[in-house]
Amino acid sequence: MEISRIRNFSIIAHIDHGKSTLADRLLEITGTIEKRKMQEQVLDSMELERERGITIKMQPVRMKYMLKESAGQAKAGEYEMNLIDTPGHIDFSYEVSRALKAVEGSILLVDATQGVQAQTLTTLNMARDSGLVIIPVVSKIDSPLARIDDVKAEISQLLNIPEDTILGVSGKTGEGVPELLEEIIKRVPPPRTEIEANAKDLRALVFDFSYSNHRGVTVYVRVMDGSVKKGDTLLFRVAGQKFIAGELGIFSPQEMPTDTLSAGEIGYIVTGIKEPGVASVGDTITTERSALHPLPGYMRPSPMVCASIYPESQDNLMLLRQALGRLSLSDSAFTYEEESSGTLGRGFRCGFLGMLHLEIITERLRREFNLELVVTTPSITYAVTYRNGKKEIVYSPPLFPDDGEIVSVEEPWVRLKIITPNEYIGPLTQVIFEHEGNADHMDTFGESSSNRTAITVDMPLRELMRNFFDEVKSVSSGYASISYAQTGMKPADVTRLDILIAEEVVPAFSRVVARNKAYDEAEQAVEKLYTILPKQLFVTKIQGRAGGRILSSRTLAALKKTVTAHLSGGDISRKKKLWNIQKEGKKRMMERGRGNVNIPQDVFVKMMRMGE
Ligand SMILES: Nc1nc2c(ncn2[C@@H]2O[C@H](COP(=O)(O)OP(=O)(O)OP(=O)(O)O)[C@@H](O)[C@H]2O)c(=O)[nH]1
Ligand SMILES: [Mg+2]
Repeated sequence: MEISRIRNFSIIAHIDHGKSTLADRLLEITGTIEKRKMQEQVLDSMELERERGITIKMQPVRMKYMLKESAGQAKAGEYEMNLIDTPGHIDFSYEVSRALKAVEGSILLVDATQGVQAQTLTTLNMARDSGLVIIPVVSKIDSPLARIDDVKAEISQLLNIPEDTILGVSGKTGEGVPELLEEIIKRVPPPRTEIEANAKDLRALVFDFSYSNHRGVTVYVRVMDGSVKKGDTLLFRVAGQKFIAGELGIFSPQEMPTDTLSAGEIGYIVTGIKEPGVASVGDTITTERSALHPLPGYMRPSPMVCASIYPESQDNLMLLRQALGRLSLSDSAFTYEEESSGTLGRGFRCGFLGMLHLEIITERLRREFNLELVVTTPSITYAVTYRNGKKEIVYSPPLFPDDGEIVSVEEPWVRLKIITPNEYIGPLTQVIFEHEGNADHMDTFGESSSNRTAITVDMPLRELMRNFFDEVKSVSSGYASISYAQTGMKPADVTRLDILIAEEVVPAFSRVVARNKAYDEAEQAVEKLYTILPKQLFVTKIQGRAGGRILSSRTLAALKKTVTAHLSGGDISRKKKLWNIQKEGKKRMMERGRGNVNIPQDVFVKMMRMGE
């Protein structure tokens, strides 16, 4: 396609503001997907995306659209439109930032029933930083709860633009969607190229990839200059790895082979590379002996939380290593590194962009690779200075040193933006205070009629991860939204809390807590375990210990008389005999110091959710 007839754009918004549903209608009216094959949020193709109703991975798709009449610069005729749908949840914002480097324009969608939310601001800033044309659009205008005028006023104030440049659409009814397509063609410029389109001067940005067993790594690229065809010898410039272009093609949204991809287009190239760690997002693909300089890549996001993942049985270590390698080829935001721990054996320390990200990855490991896992309590990282002068970043709570070994500790802080209706400011301020946050300043937001405020808060990341999101949601009846970014390290007063079951530390349950909250945290953890841990064959003590002292303790009664459950009525002597055998067994177990405590998988999963 001639480059002046290509338009590349993404849809960005706060979570649930209707991006994927709008994409459905765009795909439908451009005839990209037949109506009878349509399903809701068709681009959310991963099983977990469909189950949870959220987008996790960005998804590119190509559409064709016929512009009937010339409008301004845009001539009538057929256009190739490459859309990238992005996730709205903050844990997946790395997906958004990568997608934005592959396009020239962005639809900023704002839900007419919700108004501007925290992630609206974050994604808007990302689009601005990438120099994109922004098309503001109010979504869900069909809803009886829509406040179209209020929300247009908010957007107009936010972007400093007249209200009549803001469009309105419904992804439910399709209203306003054809007009939106025409506005995209008019307002978004055709792709820029630095060099004349010339087959010898390929330069393509890798913005994503996928992996399959028989084809290896498939890279998702935006061709910036030149063109590529099957059989070309290519080079990953940063990795320095050569490969031959296998099949290449476009997203329809399934992969569909084409002969070439040329400047301005978005598509995929099969590389045949099977080992993980070679292809990386942000790398530039050029021809083998290209003199062109590589494109600026992506900043690697720094992990927000770390957790160690161990195979339940050490026999599966190899499988887990393979699975993590594969997953890192479809999710470039998580990191992993091998480690070993005395009690858990060998496993991997992994970094995630948030709790939902962690949950999704562990769930994918279980489902897609059929692995039974032990996941330690998620933790942020601490910079520890020891008495012996050593400095170390500690990722894993069980490895956090005893108080006596420490001179000082530093921890990461974050700056948050919370947008809330004014009536919740009081209770929110309380929650912020309880989480050691300092409200920096407040801006009233939107027209006086909507009465909302944006609060800027500095807070330790540790406190953000201590159930802050749920508490904010609950005191604001779900109306407040949060976004955040890491700012830097500050001194911390923290200590390691261990949980003991039957007198033995269970490393997966250890966590690092604020010293002045150690008691409360110990109480909570012990109480929670007490309610979810199944009774054992013997009396089991559950204790919380920090700084060498037991802070909390509960005793779980023994499981009773199960051995006779199948003997109904009758023969009491037979029952007595079984009870005696059971008693003997228990005694033996207690003599060994600790019985064989049975901690089922779901107890780990429930305990994993920090601070709940
Ligand atoms: N009434 C109405 N509801 C809508 C409309 N568009 C989306 N919804 C509903 O809003 C919810 C979220 O829609 P999605 O399209 O998944 O939102 P999203 O922005 O893609 O969400 P994430 O990708 O997870 O950030 C769903 O329950 C949709 O049915 C609309 O135009 N009108
Ligand atoms: Mg979506």
